[in-house]
Amino acid sequence: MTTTLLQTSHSNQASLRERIDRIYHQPLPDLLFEAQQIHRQHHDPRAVQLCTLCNIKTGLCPEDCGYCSQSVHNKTALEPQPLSEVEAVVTEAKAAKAHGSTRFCMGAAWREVKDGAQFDRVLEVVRQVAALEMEVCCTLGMLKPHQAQRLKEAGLTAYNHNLDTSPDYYGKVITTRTYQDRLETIRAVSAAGISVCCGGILGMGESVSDRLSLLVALAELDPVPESIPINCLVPVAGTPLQDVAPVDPIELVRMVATTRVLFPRAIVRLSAGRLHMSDELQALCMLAGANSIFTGPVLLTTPNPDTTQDAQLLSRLGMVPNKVKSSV
Ligand code: SAM
Ligand code: DTB
Ligand code: SF4
Repeated sequence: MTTTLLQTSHSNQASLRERIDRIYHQPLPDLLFEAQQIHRQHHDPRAVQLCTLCNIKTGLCPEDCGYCSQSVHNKTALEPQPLSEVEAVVTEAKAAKAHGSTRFCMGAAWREVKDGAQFDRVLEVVRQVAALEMEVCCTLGMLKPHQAQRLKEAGLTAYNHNLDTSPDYYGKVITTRTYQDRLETIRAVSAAGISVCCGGILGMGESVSDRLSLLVALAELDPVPESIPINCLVPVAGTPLQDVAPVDPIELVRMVATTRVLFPRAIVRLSAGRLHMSDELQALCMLAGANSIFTGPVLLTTPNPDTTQDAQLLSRLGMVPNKVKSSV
């Protein structure tokens, strides 16, 4: 019985992977047409959700993520900062709302959440941001089921926890935690009834095949993520990945379009790396199905296009910030 189940699961995985390969590698006009058709069935093709990031605890993270400015293992120029005060974060959330953001996402450079005064402070921030009627998202590292439950009770909409890359390539980028650790946190988030925001990073030296394996892993989550950030590596001086070659722009467009086809209802977020993308590339990504961006001059620690530049781009494209809360 066990063998049969295992065989079935392997053959399902093979056919899913074959399907993803077929979608990704078809001629670009066909891929874009397929992605557009699906996008238009489920989303307003002119609407883009604006989100704002806020780093609530900066640096000194014990994890060794090869891309990250905030790891203690990387000799970067970052100035560490302790956990922000509630009022300061809520003030930023109000400003973000005033600038048209409908989602506020707080990041902490923690390996995992620990119960205690600091987590209580985060819960209080979540309560107050949720009361602003914004979607509220956190990314705080690993979570246990009871912590996910407490975040849910405080009003958290979504939790961001990326799988980043394929299971095979993961160990080349991070050694202090496993893919399985990530999956367990994602399971705890879903079990608490919180929407899962889970995606990856392109441009860490991985192959196209690794990227498609990431899509397999995302498609195997149950439920599948409602929000999928696609980051392009922002190379940070002092990290092991500082000199990796940038992503081929057409490969990025293919990846966005394939994600849209596989996850028709998800919000696909064109996340880190936009500063180095041309307006034309960003436009192509939106045609391929990306329907959210992070706005404001910094992401968590790295620069991002400024708000005026983004507003001008959307206006030139005849696109509009999404004022309506997404269905999460
Ligand atoms: N510590 C938490 C964690 O790792 O889950 C949350 C913060 S972490 C900065 C959130 C995500 O940002 C990472 O999972 C990664 O995908 C992305 N990220 C971090 N540094 C990046 C970089 N230099 N370029 C692109 N994406 C990056
Ligand atoms: C995600 O996937 N991208 C955002 C959000 N989730 C938290 C973070 C991007 C961080 C880029 C590097 C930095 O600014 O430190
Ligand atoms: Fe820490 Fe998150 Fe950066 Fe990894 S990505 S070093 S876990 S802050």
